[in-house]
Amino acid sequence: MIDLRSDTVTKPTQAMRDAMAVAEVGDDVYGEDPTVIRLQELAAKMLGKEAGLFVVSGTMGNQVAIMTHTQRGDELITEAESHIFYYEVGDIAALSGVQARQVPGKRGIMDPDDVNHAIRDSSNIHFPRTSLIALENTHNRGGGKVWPIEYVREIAGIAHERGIAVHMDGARIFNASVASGIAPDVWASYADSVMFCLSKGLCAPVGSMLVGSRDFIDRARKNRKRLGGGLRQAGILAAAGIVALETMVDRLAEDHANAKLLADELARLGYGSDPAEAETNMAMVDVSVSGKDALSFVQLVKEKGVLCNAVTPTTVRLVTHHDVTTQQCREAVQAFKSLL
Ligand code: TLP
Repeated sequence: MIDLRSDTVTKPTQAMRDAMAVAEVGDDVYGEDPTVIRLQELAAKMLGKEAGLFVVSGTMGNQVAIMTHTQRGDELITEAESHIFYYEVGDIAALSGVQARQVPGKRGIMDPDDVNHAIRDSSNIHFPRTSLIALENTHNRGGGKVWPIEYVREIAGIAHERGIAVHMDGARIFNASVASGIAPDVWASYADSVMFCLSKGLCAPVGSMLVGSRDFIDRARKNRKRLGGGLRQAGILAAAGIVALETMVDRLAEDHANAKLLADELARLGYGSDPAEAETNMAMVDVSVSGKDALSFVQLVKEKGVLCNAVTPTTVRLVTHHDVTTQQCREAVQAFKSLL
């Protein structure tokens, strides 16, 4: 099968398996796992922050960040189709007791003026306190869209002037960096905390990182424990994360080229796909031309050997990654062609 469902399906590389086998470990709840410590320091350094925290998933990283930045009854501003709102099982409300103020964006990008207008004046007795603004870079439901950095700068300026924190869901921050040429620490410099994933395009089997100031990470560590995320000999997992950060970032450009190829070829066939929008490792494809809705299309193309996900009634998402080759992308195009 050619698996284009997500970059989460990647398997750990041999170098990762080797590093995991010999990883030095200790009890990380006591802060004694040397490999976890090394990964956390590396992640913090690459993102230009004081400290880092290893968490089991992107969802846990985002939710620990939200719990750490907010108090119950607060309001969080987030884009209407953001992962933290759309795909995290209602955790903002369930775990932190915070409500989401959704600002509609264009492919996930919020207009700074809209964000500004959404901030509450908490001197009004009726209003909750806006304590956090979340940005997703790259934006998943936006088709891997990279934020315009000037928008990030502007929103961060507005937030910080009003004493509001900024969290970046940078699950795919390295895709944003490779596509834009803007270093991860520059993206991160506008945010108080950044979550990024080791287990997506970077191929580690498990894990994400949360980075921020020392004080923020100390408080986040306690919230991670509260959620049951205090791990013991996690160095086994962290070892793969170190290989991911040291060796798997630059190759993301190959995934981006493959996504562009898919978007290009499928547009040529008459599918609704814009190659200019395939900026990173995703292609969003409107399959209406096939006469099928997206869910039926996914079933039919599976019979042709291609896996992908329906993300709207008419659109499927194709995600490129380490474990699909350019040749396989060409084969996927042929499978799509056969369904016209
Ligand atoms: N995204 C997954 C699914 O949950 C939809 C995917 O296949 O793309 N932030 C962003 C922007 C994400 O795309 C994801 C995962 C997460 C957070 C959560 O990461 P995990 O799956 O590790 O909890």
